[in-house]
Order: sequence, then C-alpha cells, then structure tokens
Amino acid sequence: MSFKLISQALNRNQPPPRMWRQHPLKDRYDVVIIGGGAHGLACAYYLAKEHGITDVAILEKRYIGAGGSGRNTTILRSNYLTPEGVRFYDESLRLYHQMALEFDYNVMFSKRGHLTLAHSDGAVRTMRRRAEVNRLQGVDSRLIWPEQLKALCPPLDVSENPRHPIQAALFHPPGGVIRHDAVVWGYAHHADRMGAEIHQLTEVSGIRVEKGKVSGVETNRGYIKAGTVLNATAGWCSTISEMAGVKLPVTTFPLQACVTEPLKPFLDVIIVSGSLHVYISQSDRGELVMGASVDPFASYSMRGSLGFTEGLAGHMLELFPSLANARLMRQWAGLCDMTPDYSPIMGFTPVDGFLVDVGWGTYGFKATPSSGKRMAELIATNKTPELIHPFRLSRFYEHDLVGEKGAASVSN
Ligand code: PYC
Repeated sequence: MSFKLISQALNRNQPPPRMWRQHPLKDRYDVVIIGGGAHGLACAYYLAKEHGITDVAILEKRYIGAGGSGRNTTILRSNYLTPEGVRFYDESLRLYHQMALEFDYNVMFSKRGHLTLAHSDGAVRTMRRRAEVNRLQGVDSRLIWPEQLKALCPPLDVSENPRHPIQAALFHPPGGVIRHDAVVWGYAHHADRMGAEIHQLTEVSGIRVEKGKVSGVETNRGYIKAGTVLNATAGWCSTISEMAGVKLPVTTFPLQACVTEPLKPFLDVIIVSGSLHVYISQSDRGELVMGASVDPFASYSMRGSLGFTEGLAGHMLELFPSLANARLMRQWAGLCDMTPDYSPIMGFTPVDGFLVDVGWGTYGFKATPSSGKRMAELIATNKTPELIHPFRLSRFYEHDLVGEKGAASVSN
C-alpha cells in the first residue's frame, strides 16, 4: 500500500480532496466542450497542460463517463487496417502506456496481447494484410498458427471440431485492457486541477450560430457564450451537430456487452473473433468481459436483448467449451455512432468555431488520449494536426475515405 493511501486512511480529520470540484456555471468560456466522456475530458486536460488554455467548461448531461466511456469493454490496440488508422491508434496506445506515470495514479493498464482469430481463407488474407500494414508502421503484429495460439491460450479450442475451426490469428502483443472509469476520473481530476470546470447534469439544448460562426450554447442551466464549441459526444453526436446546422454522415446503433460472475484467472490474453462476432477478456476481478457486434438495426435503445445473450453464449462455447457452466452476472448496451467508412470524424465543420470529435463507432475508447491531445492542438493552433487530417469531415465530399471496416473486431 502506498504511503499516500496509508496517511489518508489514518488521518480521519482530513478527508481526501475531491477528484474534481463543483463550480458555479459562468455565462461565458473560451471553450465549451459538450460531452463529459473520456474524449471531452482528455481534450480539456491537454488544452490546459500543453497549451495553457484553462477557461474551459465541460458540459455533461448526466454524470461523467455515463456514456460510451463507461460502457465499453476496455480493449486497447493499434492493429488497424489503414496506415492512417494504425498511426493514430498507435499514438493513443503509447499515451495509454504512460498514463499511470503521467497521472501518478493507478489506471490498471494491463498489457496482455490481443488475438484476432481467422476462421476462413478470406479472414486469413485480411489478417496477413493487417500484419503487413502494422509492421510497416512499426507496430508489433503478426500472423500465428493454431499450435502457437494454443500455447498462448490453452483453453481455446483450436481443434477441427467447431463449426468454424480456427485457421490462424493476428497476434498483437502490445494490446491490453485498462480500467475505464479510472481513465475518466484521471482526466477529470487533472483537467480540474489545471483550471477546467466540469459541469455535470448540464444538458445542451441548442447551439447559437451568428453569421456562420458559433456564439454559444443553450443549456438547461442557461445560455453560455463561447468562441469555440467542441461536440465530443457519442450516441447523440448527430443530434448535437444538427443544433449547429451541421449534418453528419452518422447512424447510431446499440452495442451490447456482458460480464460473468468472477472466475479463477485462466485467460491472460484478449480473444476476438470477427467471424463469430465475439470478444472476450478476463478482468482483474476474474469476470469475463464479453461483447458482440453492434445490433443489426439503428436505435437509441440501451436495453439488453435475449438474442444477443443467446448468440454470444453459442459462439463463446465454440471457442471455449469449458465455459459451459459460467453464469452471466450483468448485461448492458452502449451507443455507437457509425460512419460509412468506420473511421471517426475529427476537426472543423462548415460552422466557424464549431468542431467535432465524433463518429467513433466501436473504436472510441481506444482513441481517447490521442483524440484529446490532437483536438486540443487543433483548438489551440487553429490548424489540423497531420495525424488527424485523414479524419476530417470534408473527406466525405472529397472521395477520400479511410476504410477501416476490415479492422473492426466485430462488425455486421
Ligand atoms: O475494435 O477492439 C475493438 C472493439 C472491441 C469491442 C468493440 N470494439
């Protein structure tokens, strides 16, 4: 136990300071960030830390981390399909690796290796291509065969018995998992300490635009003037953007996930099967954290469905027959804003001062540090950083898409 914890535990008269404070809402800020998820908080953190911009309000309609940041399955990786994607997520993964040191706080990052299974000749070809693209960008990623897979993950059924036998896998050693609420709280704490204000239960109901430039946001707590407004929401990113008159090529789908009761540790890698539409890792508490692809219909519903549970159980048993008696403990859903090319949208919009960090589909959590860092740079310099230039909104009108569907862990 750290000396800091012991001293806080024994010093009963002095409760530990709050991770972030409450402030009266001002009627103007230099920057308003809509969405108190990990992305919005990370952007506020980097604005303060790297650019000295601290007159910033983060507006969150519920509590911080209530959306995708608290609902994802915490998988981190950078083994994408396009060079643009690999470079971007690799920066993010490197920032995640440094996060505990940077925050002086245990974010429970666990580097454990990420394995994407291939069950068909076509899938093996895609994994081979991803491995090549990854390696050309300096990312550790390689094709491995069933015997090597068995050595890395003994409980996995690599025999010819399943309906879809495993032919190979893409092995990405730097992949890992992290405690997602610790990431949210770490960014919130440090952004707060450097001067940004976090306003929970503050819902944006309108965005004012005057002569093509954003001038402020309407909220359930009154009007706030701002020269820069960043939409860093997930689930409602198209609704929020439409308040500023900006249409986004985004369709929103639910994605369901679940955990089992805690089991004795037996799985120290992350296993993903794009063909079977499932992924699984074991948390530090022993729970198996599992998810599927997005639901096959667009919706804002966050209810669990029996169809998901049944499909997931069947596919999990094909991979891990020994899980036959594992019991499910919780099931939930989050919302994924899917773009036509499965890549995010970051940067300027036709409305001056209204910026977006949206359209993350099923990739948002992995991107948090880099999206925060690069959006902060864009706000501070008014220039698009090279790393995120491929993800600009105008790519959809310029026929310059970044097709990343082939790197989705799972996709419909
Ligand atoms: O892309 O690694 C991924 C992922 C995992 C869960 C949802 N997406």
